[in-house]
Amino acid sequence: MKEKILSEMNDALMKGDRDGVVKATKAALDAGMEIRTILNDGLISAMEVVGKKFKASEMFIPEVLISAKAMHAGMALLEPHYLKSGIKPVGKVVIGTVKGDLHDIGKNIVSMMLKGACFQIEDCGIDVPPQKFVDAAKVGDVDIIAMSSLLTTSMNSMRETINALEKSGLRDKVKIMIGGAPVTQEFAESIGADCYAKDAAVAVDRARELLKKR
Ligand code: B1M
Repeated sequence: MKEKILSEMNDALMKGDRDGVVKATKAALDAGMEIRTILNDGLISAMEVVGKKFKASEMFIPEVLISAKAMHAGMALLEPHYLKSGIKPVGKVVIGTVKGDLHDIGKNIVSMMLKGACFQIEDCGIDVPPQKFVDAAKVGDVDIIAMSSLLTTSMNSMRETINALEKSGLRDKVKIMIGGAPVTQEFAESIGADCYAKDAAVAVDRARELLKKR
């Protein structure tokens, strides 16, 4: 039964069938499946296949975009299950996908899981220029600047953002976490970020560790 629901969710996401993804996600929730299982085995795994087909030119941008929209619809149903209301935030995170980059699914998952771990999130969205991160870092007690990049061509925007934070005198007041498919620990070290997280679950662990270092 659970396998069937996940397989229907996979098929619907790969076809870009938004209604099918919504229906299967609701069915998975009704069946009492763990949110993490629905996210990992229902949505993310199917998006990985989309990525492989895109790379092999078996799928093209419009189809990938439709699958991404279907993924967002499924994630919107999962998000309320991550949120814990009435709990004092443990820290504040400013998050965004860096300049030149429009990919937001991974960033949104990181954001959702951080919210679930009681972090207050200021989401700057996609294609975020360095100055926008700097401006956001000035508002309230920001603990962490979290940057996502999915393109090798946008990774350098992370370095530029760190440079801009340094120039504005804010670098020592915040911790910096970076992630996204092409990003590595070595890259994080080379640009002076405080940490790299390979996925959303690790991002939550790293964010907690960064708070302890403040
Ligand atoms: Co794009 N795209 N795309 N795309 N796309 C990739 C990234 C690509 C790898 C596909 C490929 O060739 N195989 C390739 C990049 C190659 C490279 O640079 N190395 C690529 C390309 C080339 C492009 C365009 C340039 C295509 C074109 O126009 N010719 C273009 C660029 C547009 C732009 O950004 N300026 C483009 C456009 C698009 C769409 C708009 C169609 C769509 C995005 C829709 C959207 O996001 N709203 C899209 C998609 C969907 C993809 C793939 C298929 C899927 C990405 C995704 O959402 N994965 C992707 C192929 C792939 O990744 N295999 C691809 C699922 C998501 C859950 O994973 O984002 O990796 P991910 O997030 C993970 C971790 O990385 C990590 O945690 C997340 C969850 O565990 N993580 C963090 C992410 N951010 C983090 C931040 C953290 C910590 C962890 O701390 C702050």
